[in-house]
Amino acid sequence: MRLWVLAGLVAMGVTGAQAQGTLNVYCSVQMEWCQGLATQFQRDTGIRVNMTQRGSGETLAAMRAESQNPRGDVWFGGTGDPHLAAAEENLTQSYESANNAQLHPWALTQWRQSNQRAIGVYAGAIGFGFNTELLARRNIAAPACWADLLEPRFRGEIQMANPNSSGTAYVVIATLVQLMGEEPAFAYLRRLHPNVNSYTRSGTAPIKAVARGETGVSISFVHDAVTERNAGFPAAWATPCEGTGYEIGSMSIIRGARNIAQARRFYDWALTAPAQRLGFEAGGQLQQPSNREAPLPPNAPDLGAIRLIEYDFARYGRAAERRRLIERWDREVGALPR
Ligand code: S7P
Repeated sequence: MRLWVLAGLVAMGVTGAQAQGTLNVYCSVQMEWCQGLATQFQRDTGIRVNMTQRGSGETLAAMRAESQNPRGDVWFGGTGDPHLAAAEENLTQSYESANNAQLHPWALTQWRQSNQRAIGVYAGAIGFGFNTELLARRNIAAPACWADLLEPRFRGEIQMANPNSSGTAYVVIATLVQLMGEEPAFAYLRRLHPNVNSYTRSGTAPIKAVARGETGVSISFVHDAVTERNAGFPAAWATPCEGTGYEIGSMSIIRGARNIAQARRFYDWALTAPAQRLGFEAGGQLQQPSNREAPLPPNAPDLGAIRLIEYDFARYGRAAERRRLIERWDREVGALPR
């Protein structure tokens, strides 16, 4: 009898879990965080999660390719501009969570600007990552300003990502355009080119290369430099003296999601303070969470102390503007000889 009850309970449990269904998440934060989200959500709800991790630009490209037959249900994380482009291109759908009331105003600005299709889940600033040991060995002073990166001491010493695949790189370009004006920004990027040894596919690859001593300097989100430092690497960070841009890392429900009830449940859950703490607890990530009750992780860059520009998300998140700037970068910078 006991055995039967146990077997019966196990069977009920399995059936119960199966009845909760499945969710397909496209995830654009670091793998450890994506995995932490999947494990905890599955534990909390019984919903099985299939997770696909890709950068922001790559996820947007995949969603465009799949628009007639969407395979994903929710897109979690990644820079905010491609989420806005996805909203404008009708690749995502509107949703209002009861948990919106728990969020910082900047997270809701993203939601309103996207016609309720993308919501802020975290924020982070662009800056410089550098390897303190490597720079000291080569007797190179760390960069403090955008202007410093053009100096001969950084020849072949800098990495940044390629904006075709990386949302991070697009934020860098849009930041420079807003800081300097478009013509001077592209002149700057052309002058920066000889100092760049590689334009990587992923936005986080340059800071990982810095941490491992493969390059001296990266243009990265500064929270990613702290992650590397916490992992024991000689990485440090600075934000540019002229000012810098930032991301509103976002979340969207994909239009045509086959598992819409599960997608909404994940969305509501991901906005709660315990779920937002997973970025640090499961993934060692140090962005500013959008839930007001989720604490800023220890040693995380304090956005209030950084000279941030008034990033124009409405303009630079527009699909046509994004495409135009990336194509211009391809023609005028990416195509330059080495
Ligand atoms: O998770 C760290 C982080 O820097 O990576 C995200 C970004 O999407 C990286 O992807 P890309 O390859 O598209 O640049 C950021 O949103 C996030 O803060």
